[in-house]
Amino acid sequence: MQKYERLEKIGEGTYGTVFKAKNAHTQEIVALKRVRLDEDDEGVPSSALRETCLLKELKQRNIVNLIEVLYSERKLTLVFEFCDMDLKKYFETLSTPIDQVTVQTLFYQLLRGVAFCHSKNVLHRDLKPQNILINKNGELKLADFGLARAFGIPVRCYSAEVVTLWYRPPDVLFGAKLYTTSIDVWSAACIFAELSTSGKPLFPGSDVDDQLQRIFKLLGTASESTWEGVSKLPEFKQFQEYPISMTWEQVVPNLNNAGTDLLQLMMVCDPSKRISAEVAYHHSYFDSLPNYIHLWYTD
Ligand code: Z3R
Repeated sequence: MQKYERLEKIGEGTYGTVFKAKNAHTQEIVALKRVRLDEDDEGVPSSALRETCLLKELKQRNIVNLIEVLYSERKLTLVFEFCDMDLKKYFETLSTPIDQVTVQTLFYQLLRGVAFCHSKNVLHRDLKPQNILINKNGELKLADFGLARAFGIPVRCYSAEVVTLWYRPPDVLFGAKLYTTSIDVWSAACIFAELSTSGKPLFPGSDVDDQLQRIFKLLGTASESTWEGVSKLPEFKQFQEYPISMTWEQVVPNLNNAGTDLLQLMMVCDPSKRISAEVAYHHSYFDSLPNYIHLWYTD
């Protein structure tokens, strides 16, 4: 008998379809992610198998638990704990704006999850609302941490959907190949802004040039004087100086001063000047966090 009974489809991820499923022995509800690798490759590369097995040890309350990795008929299935919905669907189903205490509690959990993975030297590299999951009780969990190293980030999803550029930092958009923890800090900052506006993406670029233009119109155009080494990046090109037409207060009107300050410390074009996720979750923006959240981290 099959160990998992497949129920409905719940998502189209970068690497394959995600299904809700039930463990036939324990009745436990899980999420199954069948990973599609290159069609012409002979089975699953051993490096991918090794990487995914390491991810089983990555346990923290803000990381979606990887229960087991199944490997059969040359295909890989990742079995995860089930969560009620992803942040993309949460934004789509909102009927009223998200209150700012919820923004604070969700973003705090996001930063705790990112900081934990970074402390274990695991990067995400593709953080976006679709791989941020939330439960009915307000818990947030990150999905797909470490999968980029295991499988790479394709240009298109297996379903031919284009991979979004909206959460990519300028260094990666200019072709930087050396990935560091700072990439996830930028993505987290974009998601912070989007949470504060109840789902209005901060930089919804249509291609690499448009993406960089949108960033530079808010932060100023990157140049050697503000970001040493930028001109040496593989796909660097000089963009014009755009007049700054929007203030932070106009971009994220619902964030208080501490929130706007935190956002600006994370959203810096030069990756070496971005604060870390660990420093970010200690920022004074979180001084007024509800007490029960702290209790989650006392073990
Ligand atoms: C692990 C990895 C990816 C996903 C998991 C668990 N759960 C997902 S995506 C999910 C998505 C929804 S509900 C659960 S949706 O209905 O909001 N798209």
